[in-house]
Amino acid sequence: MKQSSPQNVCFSSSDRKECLNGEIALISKTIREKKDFILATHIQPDGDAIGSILGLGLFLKKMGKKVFVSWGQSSKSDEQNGKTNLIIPKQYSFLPGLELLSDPSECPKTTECFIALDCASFERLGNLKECSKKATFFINIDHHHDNSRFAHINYIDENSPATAEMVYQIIKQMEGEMDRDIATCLYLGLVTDTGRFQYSNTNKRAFQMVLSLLDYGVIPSEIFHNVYENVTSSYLRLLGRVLKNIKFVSEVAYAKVSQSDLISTGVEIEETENLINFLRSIGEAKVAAIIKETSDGKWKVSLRSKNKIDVSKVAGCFGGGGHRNAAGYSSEKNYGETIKLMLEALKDL
Ligand SMILES: [Mn+2]
Repeated sequence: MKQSSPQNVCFSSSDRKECLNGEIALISKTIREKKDFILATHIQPDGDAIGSILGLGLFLKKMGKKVFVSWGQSSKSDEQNGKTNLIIPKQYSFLPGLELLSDPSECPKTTECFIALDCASFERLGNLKECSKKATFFINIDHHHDNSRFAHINYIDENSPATAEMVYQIIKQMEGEMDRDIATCLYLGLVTDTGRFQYSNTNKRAFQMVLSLLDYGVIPSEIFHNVYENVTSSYLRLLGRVLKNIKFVSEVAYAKVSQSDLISTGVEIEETENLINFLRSIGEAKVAAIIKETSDGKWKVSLRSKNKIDVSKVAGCFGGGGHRNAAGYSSEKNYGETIKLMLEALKDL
């Protein structure tokens, strides 16, 4: 599926910037010319993933385009009509543009242009993989340094703080019409991926974008409230349970979230995205890890690190990926074995 064309392969860092401008121009041209689009992000989407697809989705809609927006994983099935639905993490359910989202099973058979956003590998498109192959144009917009460049046009910028910022660059280059709804989605992507402007990917570009989004009426305190001050008492009970059992081994703080923890507290796994930050906040911890049991009995390992420690290398060893300071993978081994292998791999960093 790797189909890089020579025009978007950059060999040296000196021509990198020019090359990226070329990619933005190519994407802008495609957006102007094509009429129907499929926008997709990675399975188990985070704030940047959802903010990016909705931000670009709303922008395309405003230009009068036909858009189908989704990610390759439906998990809620409606008993009455047998239909499946996407699960939208509760903390993002305030976002404008949610009406654009459809279940991946309804994906159109053909499209002029398929755009993957914030998706580091073809695999992460989940059950939208087949659908992407039928597109005449396949675009990949992402800031993960390990992106496998699986599309026809690959706009990959690892210096970008969030994929939402790359969407912002495209709209800016197109001199497109931004509005408060689009700006809110893009701000959400930026604020969540930079850890509220605290992680090492927080750079000048992040603040330049914020400055511009504020002009379109984005209200940071409102978004903060919706995303970070909107937990349920059940979530706090789960948090208590998890924190009570933190383990700390050679500068790695880790904790388990089992299916029985989730079931007995009544918390959905999608609500637990921020849990890991409590472990990360331990002064002596260089790496924080949360190991979550999914409903199919696998273990989802999330890793966070500080400074120069690159946890994406460890995630990569186990078939996952991510960024230097935030990465993850999935393990089919039992819990004990998963921990043993994880700690061994982290030792080598
Ligand atoms: Mn991202």
